[in-house]
Amino acid sequence: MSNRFLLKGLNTGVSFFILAAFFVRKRWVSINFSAVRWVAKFIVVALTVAACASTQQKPITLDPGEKTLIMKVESFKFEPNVMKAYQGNILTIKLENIAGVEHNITIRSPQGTTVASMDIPAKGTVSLRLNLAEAGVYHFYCDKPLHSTFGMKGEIEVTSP
Ligand SMILES: [Cu+2]
Repeated sequence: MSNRFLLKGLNTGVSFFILAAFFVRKRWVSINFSAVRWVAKFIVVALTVAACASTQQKPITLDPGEKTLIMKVESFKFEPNVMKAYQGNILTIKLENIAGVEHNITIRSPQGTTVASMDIPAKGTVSLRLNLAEAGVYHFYCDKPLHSTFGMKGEIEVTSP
């Protein structure tokens, strides 16, 4: 995964940028504006590339009723990440984090209410129960910094049976 090297570099770049901004604010160093502009451009391009790299997977369709869904979690994606379900479905989602870092899943209802938010420890597995009471699109994502930008997000489209 050459993508990971890009992301590591990007993370370092962003950290460096924040640190540099802090120093400038404290007036410990003066700004070289062309360098700042160059770094900013690089970050924008890299983020765009990362965002475009996150691909929507083939949708999974769930039958009505109670279902157990196994979801693989890695840096930086959920699999599956596109699901179609019926209103009234009760899902037990088992999240298996195969990555060596902690991730998170936060789920928002079609109305925008947070219906679940849970950290998934490195190499750990957690379960959560989700009642799909509303029709519409439930969005889910990882709330760790920039992870959703890198592709850790997905959706469950809920229709009435
Ligand atoms: Cu994450």
